Amino acid sequence: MFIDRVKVRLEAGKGGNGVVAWRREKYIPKGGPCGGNGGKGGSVIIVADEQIYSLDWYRHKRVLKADKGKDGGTNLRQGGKGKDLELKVPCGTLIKDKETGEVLHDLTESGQRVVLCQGGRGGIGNNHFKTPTRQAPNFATPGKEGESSEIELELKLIADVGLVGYPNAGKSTLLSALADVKVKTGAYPFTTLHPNLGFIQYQDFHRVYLADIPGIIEGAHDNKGLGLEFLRHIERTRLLIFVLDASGIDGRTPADDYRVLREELAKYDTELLQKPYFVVLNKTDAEESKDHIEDFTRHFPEENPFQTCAELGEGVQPIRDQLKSFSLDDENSQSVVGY
Ligand SMILES: Nc1nc2c(ncn2[C@@H]2O[C@H](COP(=O)(O)OP(=O)(O)OP(=O)(O)O)[C@@H](O)[C@H]2O)c(=O)[nH]1
Ligand SMILES: [Mg+2]
Repeated sequence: MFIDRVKVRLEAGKGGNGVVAWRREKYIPKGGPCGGNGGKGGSVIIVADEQIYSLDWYRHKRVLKADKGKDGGTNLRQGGKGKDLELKVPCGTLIKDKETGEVLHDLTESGQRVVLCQGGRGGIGNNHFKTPTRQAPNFATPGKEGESSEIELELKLIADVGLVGYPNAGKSTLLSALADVKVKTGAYPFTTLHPNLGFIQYQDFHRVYLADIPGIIEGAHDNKGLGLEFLRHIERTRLLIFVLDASGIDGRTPADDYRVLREELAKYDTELLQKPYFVVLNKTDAEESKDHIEDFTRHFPEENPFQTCAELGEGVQPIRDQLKSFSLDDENSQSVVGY
């Protein structure tokens, strides 16, 4: 299961109550008030954590509560503070108002934290109300309620590069070949049902993150196949790679696929097509590929695509090199072209 959208109610802890108490000791008559203050309720804090990739933990969770503060004690004892509730979310999580959909926070960096609901203040014990003219206040105040909010968490993965293509084109195979990850691949459409994230680690420790998303087909904007919902995971990428099946094994041509993919992306958000991109023609080992590649070049002479056999890891090094120079040279990202 890969959950990337959840609705939850968050409740901070109520403050502990202040108490009414009297000092009672031998030989000290009328010892006076000694009721302590209540402790503050725990707050709800949301923290972005790079070790987490999805919102799965929140599945079936409706209400998440921080601890209450403890009541004050006798002899001026202050009640203990309620424990804060720290909720971890993946980097790239948007916190939205559940009703209006307004984005309240966008957690992009690991370690970034937001106190979403403040714990309630503790009540005041009767000792506090002692004055020269009121030496025996017999009242205290209750702890305040903690804040609460109804939110929606929505994950938009943070990656440098997004892989888009028809189902079965070899996106996941290419991700496995480029980055050091093992993701599920299969000789049937829609093997990938949720985004996969991987990174290329270069020798100088520089990293480029890639997101592989489920396949897109014609009519995806009308919810055909898995729809276009997953495109939000490439909204934040700086570059797109169109992965096209050059073998035509599913009875289509890469030129047609490319046209359809661009149309579908535009229907989701035209800004996606403003991103720098390049094209990869995959499955070059298949016999039919040669003709399809020629056909593609005739239709799109300006594209200059990479050619790979992702299955065997052939032709992937030039892509790695290109991605590195792209990410190091973000200023000139518009100039990225195929190999
Ligand atoms: N012949 C050949 N087959 C390949 C190549 N790359 C991938 N495949 C095969 O194509 C099939 C689909 O590969 P995937 O990587 O699962 O394709 P995908 O684009 O991720 O597909 P979805 O997850 O369904 O969208 C698998 O059976 C792969 O083994 C290649 O370069 N040559
Ligand atoms: Mg896949």
